[in-house]
Amino acid sequence: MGVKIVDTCLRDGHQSLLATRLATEDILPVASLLDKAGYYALEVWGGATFDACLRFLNEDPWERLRLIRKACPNTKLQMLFRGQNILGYRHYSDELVEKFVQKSLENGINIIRVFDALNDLRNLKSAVDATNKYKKQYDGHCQIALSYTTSPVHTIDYFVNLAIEVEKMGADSICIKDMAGVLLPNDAYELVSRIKAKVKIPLELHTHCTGGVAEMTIMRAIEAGIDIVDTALSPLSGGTSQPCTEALEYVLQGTKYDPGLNLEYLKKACDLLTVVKDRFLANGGLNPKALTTNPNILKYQVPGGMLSNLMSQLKGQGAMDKYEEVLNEIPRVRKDLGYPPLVTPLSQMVGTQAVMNVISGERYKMSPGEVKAYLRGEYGKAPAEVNEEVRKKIIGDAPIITHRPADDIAPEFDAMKAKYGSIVKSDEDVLSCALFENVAVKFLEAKNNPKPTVSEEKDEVEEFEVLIG
Ligand SMILES: [Mn+2]
Repeated sequence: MGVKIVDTCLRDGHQSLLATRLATEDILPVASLLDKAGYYALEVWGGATFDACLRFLNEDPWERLRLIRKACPNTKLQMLFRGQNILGYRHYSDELVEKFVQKSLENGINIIRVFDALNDLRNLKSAVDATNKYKKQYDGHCQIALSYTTSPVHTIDYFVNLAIEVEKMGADSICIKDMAGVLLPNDAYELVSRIKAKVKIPLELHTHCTGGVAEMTIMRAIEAGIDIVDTALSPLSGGTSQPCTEALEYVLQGTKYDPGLNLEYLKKACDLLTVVKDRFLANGGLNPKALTTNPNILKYQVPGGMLSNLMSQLKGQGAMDKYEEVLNEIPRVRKDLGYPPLVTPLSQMVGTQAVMNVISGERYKMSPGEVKAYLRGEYGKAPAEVNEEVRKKIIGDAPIITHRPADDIAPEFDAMKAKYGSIVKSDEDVLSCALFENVAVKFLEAKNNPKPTVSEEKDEVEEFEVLIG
């Protein structure tokens, strides 16, 4: 049996290259061709797609999901799910997590890929339990992703042990999620071989081309026995996205690894998506820089999306001359904070803190509220010891919680339903409001009561627009 392929062009591909701006009308014709090409699954939802639908595209993300489901009767659909954060940036109640899982499955998702930025397994539990509770009813599958990074604590042993733990927790498969594209080929070989020797469930690899090594990494992972690989259809592959699907099919054809994809359907889908991509190139929606290989990320261990976010923050403050200094500050901040993997929302926190440390001229003189919350334990357990001097400087003697953060959150669904009253017409609407209150309320008001609205209100998470998943 060959290697199975998950195509990410309709989720991570456009999140990485087009700031998540593909519209449903661009997606559907491509999806219905990919549906016939023989993929194991298509990743189409989650990450920033939900937010971008409401915030920038004036689209209902649930409606998009239902339409993709209709266009893809033959292929499993996958979403990315940030554990207790769902698709948002704070922790939600267990009951809200369960409701979101159930509604995602009911509206068409099969594979829920759950991860936690800190690999704190307590933050995965309610999403995993909910998926397992409903998976029979909706043909669901619970995948747990390990947020890959390197640090003195993030060794191969660490990830092998984590894989053993998540199998015990009830995962149907495991993904090595290298959101920054820093996994090197020989490390991938060792990591995959050693995990495969210890766990029975299928293993998948997700990486990014940013640093120029992803194709080599994937090939070594295949040689080590990886079961599933994430790639993107050519128009949205490469650069900060995943390696190219068609190229991998050509490489593996005639070998025991042959994924068996139908290249004719891939070509047709590629032709359609190329027209869309060209439109984004012409209107500036695709910055050619995102397609450039950037081996610096291998040195700084920083995701590509975070680098571009950093550049725009510094440009905004007229401080581009500090770029190199900030890049050097990032690993120091990361160490002080106990080596969090640089994935949403930790990537934004570490990046913003590094910018503040450099611009203000004094380290930790200022800190974002999220970093304060992190240091109080509100995102879960840091992978390594936090620098206590730094913690003291930022939060003083504020109490630190060591229990699971969501234990403090009471059920909130019914209260939200009541709060939004007649604006919400379904449980899905309530969930949209729960996650992205300002943009969802605005969207639903306009949808259910069409009239021109003028609002300058800023959303509290606007600075988080560039997301790394
Ligand atoms: Mn990714």
